[in-house]
Amino acid sequence: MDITSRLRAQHIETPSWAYGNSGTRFKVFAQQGVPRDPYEKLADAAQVHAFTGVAPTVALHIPWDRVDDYAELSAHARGLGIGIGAINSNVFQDDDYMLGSVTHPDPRVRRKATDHLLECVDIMDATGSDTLKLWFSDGLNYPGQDDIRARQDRLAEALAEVYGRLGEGQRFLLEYKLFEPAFYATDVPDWGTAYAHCVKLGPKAQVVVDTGHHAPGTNIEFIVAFLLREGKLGGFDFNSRFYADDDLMVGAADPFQLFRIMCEVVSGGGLEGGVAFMLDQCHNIEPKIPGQIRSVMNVQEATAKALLVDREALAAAQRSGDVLGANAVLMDAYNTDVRPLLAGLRAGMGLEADPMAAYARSGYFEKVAAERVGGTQAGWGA
Ligand code: LRH
Ligand code: MN
Ligand code: MN
Repeated sequence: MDITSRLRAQHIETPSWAYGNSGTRFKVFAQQGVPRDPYEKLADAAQVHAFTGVAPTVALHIPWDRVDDYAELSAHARGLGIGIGAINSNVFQDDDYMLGSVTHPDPRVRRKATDHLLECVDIMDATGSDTLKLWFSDGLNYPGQDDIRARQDRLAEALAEVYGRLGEGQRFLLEYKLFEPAFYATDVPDWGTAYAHCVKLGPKAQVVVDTGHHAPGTNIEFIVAFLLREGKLGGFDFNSRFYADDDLMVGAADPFQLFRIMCEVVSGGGLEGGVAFMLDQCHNIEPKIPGQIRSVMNVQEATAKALLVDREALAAAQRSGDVLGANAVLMDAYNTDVRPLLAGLRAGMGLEADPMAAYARSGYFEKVAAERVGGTQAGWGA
């Protein structure tokens, strides 16, 4: 396949929670025209797809996106020209989960948390989603607070139960995060922990890499290369971070890191290999829909540059130990302006060259700002 077809085939999923108001623990700034319910979030996600042509699905977060009839919500999405993607579970926003969810010392709380995860699989059945995304805020704030090892046992038990409930063609992605909200020890703090649990469970369990969930300086592309090699890279939660889990626009902080990650995806066969390219970006000051459009474009640009790497020249330089030559091959691709290539790609899809400008001209924002009053918070702090 040529570069254009490969870029056209890449699907980038946006998160429903990016469209509502969100913020920091200090303040959620309300914006005009934000969605009041999951149906309106889908309508906004459909705008991102309409102008980029590569964002045909939107991830749900339960219970932030709770509705009575998920099959009907899915049909509604199809009517808007998009589909429902990953189902994200939420076992972190209930008073019962103060000391953990699936790793909680009390079996009653563990049962409640696992039941929610099972309910998310029911929702997948109704929406036709093939991916369940699991993130656990479980962890400890103080040494001695609970038994670290026993919590791993409880986690394994819950994961095994959910794994057993997955149907044909369904999988779950286990997300890790170094810290926050737990500040001493998180139960799934890193890719190694997630990977070990997934390996034990089998092929329907894979790891998801949220690019904001590592210690500063972590070589994320190494993790990507390793997981892909093992068939355990299920997908990404893309966002940018300057300090911790900042959830800023993708590629804003470090476009070079995004390029390096996409280089490993391309060379490891991940572009065509079932890796979910999801965004997990939501912040408090940028307008929501353009923020998502920009992130989608940044993923596309990094992917285009990764596809431009002259693989033969790179392999030859590597074989001959030409350190500078090999590095130059990568930098040549990174320093190429791919915007004309992507404008051409969009023209071929019947889209305008500049999705940001096209959206701004569309009048959609003015329309929803007038129609929607009292939009909702995305869920954080809700
Ligand atoms: C946790 C996380 C996880 C949640 C999302 C809202 O920090 O990255 O993916 O589901 O944020
Ligand atoms: Mn995430
Ligand atoms: Mn996060």
